[in-house]
Amino acid sequence: MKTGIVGLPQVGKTSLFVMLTKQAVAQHAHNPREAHLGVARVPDDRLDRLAALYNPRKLIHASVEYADVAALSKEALNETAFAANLRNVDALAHVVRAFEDDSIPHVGAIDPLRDIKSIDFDLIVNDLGQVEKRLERVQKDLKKMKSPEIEREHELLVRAKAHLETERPLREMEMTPEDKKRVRGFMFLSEKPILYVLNISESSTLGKDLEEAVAKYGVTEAASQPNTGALAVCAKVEAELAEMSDEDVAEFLSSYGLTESGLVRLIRKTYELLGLISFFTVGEDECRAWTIERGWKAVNAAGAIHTDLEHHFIRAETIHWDQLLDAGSEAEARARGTLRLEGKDYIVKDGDVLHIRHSG
Ligand SMILES: Nc1nc2c(ncn2[C@@H]2O[C@H](COP(=O)(O)OP(=O)(O)O)[C@@H](O)[C@H]2O)c(=O)[nH]1
Ligand SMILES: [Mg+2]
Repeated sequence: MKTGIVGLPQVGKTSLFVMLTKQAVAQHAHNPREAHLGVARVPDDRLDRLAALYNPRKLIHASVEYADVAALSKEALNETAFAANLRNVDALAHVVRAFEDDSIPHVGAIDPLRDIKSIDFDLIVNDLGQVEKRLERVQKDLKKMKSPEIEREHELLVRAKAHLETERPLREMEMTPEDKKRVRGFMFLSEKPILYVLNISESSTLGKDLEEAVAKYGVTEAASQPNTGALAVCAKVEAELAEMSDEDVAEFLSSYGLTESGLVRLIRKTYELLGLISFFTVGEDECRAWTIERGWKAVNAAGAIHTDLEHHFIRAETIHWDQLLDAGSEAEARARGTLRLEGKDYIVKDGDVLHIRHSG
C-alpha cells in the first residue's frame, strides 16, 4: 500500500516525507520528476503492550509506504513518467501550505482551500482526458460489434464523464464493486482516496491551532466527502521533534496539550483512509503486526502471513488484544474462554491476535 505525497511547490512535501520515513533525501543528484520512496512504521501502542507480555526477540510493526512525488502541475501531469508514478499509488496525501513565511514563495496569498481545489481540478482534468480517449475507442468498438460488457463500460464512462464535467473527483462518484473493477486499469487520479494535510505555522497555542485548522481554513466540507480526510500538522515543529529523545518529545507534546505527534496522526489517518486494519501474531520469538483490509476473512489473513498458511488453513486461535492483556497469559485466556477457535470465514477484527493452525 503506497501513498503519494503531492502538492504545490515548496509546501513541505519533502520535509514531511523525510520525517515520516526517517530517510535522507539527496536534494541535488536527483531527477525532480523521480519519486523518492520510503517506508514509515505504523506506531501501535497495542502491539507494544503485547510485546511487554512476551518480551520477544523481534518486534515488528506494520508499515506504510510513501512516495514523495515532484510538485504537481498540469505540465507535470502531461509527462508520462510523472503521471505513471502517481497512478501507481493507492492514496494521495495532499500537503497544503497554511504556514506563513515571507521567505518562502507561494502562488499568491495563503489560501488552503484554493490550493486544494486547484490540485483536485488538475486531477479531474487529467482523468477527463483519459475517459474521453477511452470513450472514443469504445464507441468505435460498439459500432463494429455490440457486447454486454462493452455496453456496460460505455455506460460507466459516460457517467464518469458527466461527473467529471461537473468538476467533481471520481472518488465522490458512486460505483459498484463491479464498476470499480471495470475502471481499475485506468488508475484514475481523482478516484484515489485523498488526505488533505494542512501544514500550519508554529505558535504558542499549537495544540488548539492544530485542532481548529481544518475548520479555520474552510476545509471541513471538502474533507467530509467520500474517501476524503483532512488533518493539520506543523512540519517545522515535527522537524524539531525528530531531533529529540522520546521523553523530551512526550514532554514537549504535553506542554501543548498534545498526546501524539503530527506524524503519528498522519500515518494513522493514512491507514484508516486506505481501509486498513492490523492483526497481531505473538510469541517469545516474535511479536508482529500484519496489515490487511477491513472485511478480510481469517483464511485471507493467514495468507498475508504466508500463502502456505492459507492453503493449509485449519482454524485460527483468536483473541482480541485487550482480552489477552487482561488475562495475562494464553493459558488463562483459554480457561476464561476468551481465546477461541474461529473458522475460515471469520471476519478478522482490528486488534485481533491470531494463531493459525494449519496442516502444512
Ligand atoms: N516556516 C515554515 N517553513 C516550512 C514548513 N514546512 C516546510 N518549510 C520550508 O519550506 C521550504 C520547502 O519545503 P519542502 O519540504 O522542500 O517543500 P516541497 O517543495 O513541497 O517538497 C523549505 O525551506 C522548508 O524548510 C513550515 O511548517 N514552516
Ligand atoms: Mg520536494
